[in-house]
This record gives sequence, C-alpha cells and structure tokens, in this order.
Amino acid sequence: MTTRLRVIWVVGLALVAFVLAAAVPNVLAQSKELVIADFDTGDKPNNIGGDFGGWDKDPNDDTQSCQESFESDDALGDPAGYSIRLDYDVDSPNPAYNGFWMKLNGEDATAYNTLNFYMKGDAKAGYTKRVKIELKDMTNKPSPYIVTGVTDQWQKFSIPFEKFRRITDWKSMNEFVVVFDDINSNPKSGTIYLDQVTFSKD
Ligand SMILES: [Ca+2]
Ligand SMILES: [Ca+2]
Repeated sequence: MTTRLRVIWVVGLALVAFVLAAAVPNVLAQSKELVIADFDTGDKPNNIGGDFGGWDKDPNDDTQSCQESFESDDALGDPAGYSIRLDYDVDSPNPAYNGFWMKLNGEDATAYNTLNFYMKGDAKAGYTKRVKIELKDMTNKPSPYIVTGVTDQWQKFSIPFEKFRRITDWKSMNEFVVVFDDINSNPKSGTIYLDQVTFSKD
C-alpha cells in the first residue's frame, strides 16, 4: 500500500467512525418514548394505570352519545392487539359534545416534547376528518388542538408540546381527551379509531 492510499484509508475509517459516533446517540435519543396506552390487553387500565372511557355533555340527552369499545384492529398491525373504537353522535337539536377521556395519573412529562397517537376513521360508518383533542395538567384547564386530515387508514399524529399553550405544569399531567362537537365534527355521527398514545422526545 502506498503512503497516499494508506492516508485515504485512515481518513476514510475516521470518517466512518465519526458518522457512527454522531448517529448512535441520536438513534438512542429518538427511541425515548413512553407508551401511555396501546389498548392491547383489551381491558382497562392503560399502560400507566389510568382509567378511560366515553363521556357525554348530557347523558340524559339520548340524541347525543359517544360509545367506546375495544376493536381488534391494531394501529401497529399486531394481530393480538387492540385499538379503541369511538362511535360518536353529536347530531342533536341541543348543543352537543362528547368524546373519550383518559387519565394520565399525574405522569411527569418533562422528559418528553411530543404527544403521539394513531387515528383513523371508519369508511362504512363515516367519520369526521377534524377531531379536537385536549391535554390537561392538574389545574384541569383544557389545552385544545385540532387534528385535521384524518382518513380511513391508520395515521400517526405527532403534536409538539408547545402547541398545548395552556399547560403550565408538565410535571404532573392529568388527562388526555378526545372531543367530538357539533362545530368540528362533520358528519355529526360516525366512528373514529384511536391507538398507541405516547409521549416521546425527538
Ligand atoms: Ca394497540
Ligand atoms: Ca343523534
């Protein structure tokens, strides 16, 4: 090997080592993710011990409702997994809103910066392409965000924490909420699926 070739070889090796050294911690950092709910047991509670369920502005008004159930259609394709199915109806002569609540059990989210979840609509039942979600810390002020572009295929939605402007204390999180209302939901009744709710750090 000539001296010149040897130099090229050594420089090449150094470059490879440099790229690897830069990439590996990056990959490790990207894998930092807390699974809040994968629903894969087909039962309550969620992965961090939190309860969840459907809710309704007025349970006595039978023209509006949101029923939650487990569906064996997993967002990540696990044949043994489940997602949550939300059959909503905000088609009512009265002001109508309802949805799905899920406790975050005081989870400390300060190590993360992104809320992730998978969502899709049911082509047969119909579904709204716009869905409001909310995060709440222990002050319980809802911090809303409108998800747009829901389709009948599973899609991952990742929302940076800074979009939730009314969260003041990420150290102690209370609740994740899905809201169907008679303004954002079109059609006013349909079916939405939800799965794999996580906090991650990018
Ligand atoms: Ca799942
Ligand atoms: Ca109705």
